[in-house]
Amino acid sequence: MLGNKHKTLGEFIIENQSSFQYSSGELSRLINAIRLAAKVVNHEVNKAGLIDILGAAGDTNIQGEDQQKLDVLANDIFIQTLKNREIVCGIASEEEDDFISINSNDEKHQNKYVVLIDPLDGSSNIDVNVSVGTIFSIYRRVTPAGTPVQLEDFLQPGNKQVAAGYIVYGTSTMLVYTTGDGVNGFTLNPALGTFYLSHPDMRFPENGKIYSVNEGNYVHFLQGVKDYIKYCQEEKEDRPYTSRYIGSLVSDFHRNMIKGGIYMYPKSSVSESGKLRLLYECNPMAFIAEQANGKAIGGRTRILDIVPTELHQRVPFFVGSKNMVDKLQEFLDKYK
Ligand code: P6P
Repeated sequence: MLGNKHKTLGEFIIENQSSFQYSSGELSRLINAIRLAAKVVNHEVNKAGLIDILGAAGDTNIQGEDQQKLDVLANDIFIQTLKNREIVCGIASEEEDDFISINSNDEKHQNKYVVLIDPLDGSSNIDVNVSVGTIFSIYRRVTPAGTPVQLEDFLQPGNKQVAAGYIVYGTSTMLVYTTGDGVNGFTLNPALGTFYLSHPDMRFPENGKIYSVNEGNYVHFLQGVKDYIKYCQEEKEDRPYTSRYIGSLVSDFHRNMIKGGIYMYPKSSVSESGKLRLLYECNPMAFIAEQANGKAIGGRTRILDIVPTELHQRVPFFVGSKNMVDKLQEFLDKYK
């Protein structure tokens, strides 16, 4: 039972305030705002089955995907919470075609952070009661404070992130995040509405025996990826590995970080750049992975070194236990 013998997220933030580089408390307030939004979304996700909020909202987002009502609600909750706290100067979201500028024409608002979010990742799982998640990525703006944010504030490489994290709305609700000094996981005690430090210093095991990929796309994969999947399946040494694919990045990533494993969303002949978005899915998860002794590549490149060109650009994504990602890289390099 998570209760007063565990440290709360609020206490953790205060204790680690001094370790946030350049932070004057704004980053702490930003993490606190995300904590509040996470609790509100958690409440809505958990009751989704009870009220008429399931099913598509009738609109489609820039990805051309049916927007689930809960997607729209989660998006509104995070945007409103971040706006109300007057901490950020801009927000980009999977559910918004363009970025949102906040208080940027007001001299007194010298807010220095921009936030990029996937408010409800894995939303196609909502109607079948499978866990979903929120992913967030935080940067310092690069354009002058007090002026309207520009696209370049959002198109920063992942190695410039100051913080990143996810919320997984699963059998329990957890907030997992990093500010560049390791990864810590907090579990919500719904009775108290408080997040408690349940997983300090989370780290990917260097090796793992779980591979996560949608094998329904196998015929479309590059030969190097096909060869690696066959490597995972052959009866040799510590193999065959176990195949586990929930269809929700946050859940697959979270399980693999705890148990050891690799998640793959390769490009294919049907999705030339892969499916996952660089800015608000791959970059934050890659930052967390590297902070947890894991590795994240887009093929031949480190995810965090990719210089973005578009807000919603997609990249191939391979993330997880270091030695598993390195082995995959060997197979990919055979077909350079
Ligand atoms: P597929 C959910 O839509 C998502 O972005 C990730 O959370 C998940 O891993 C992936 O797409 C599932 O995609 O094509 O396998 O259904």
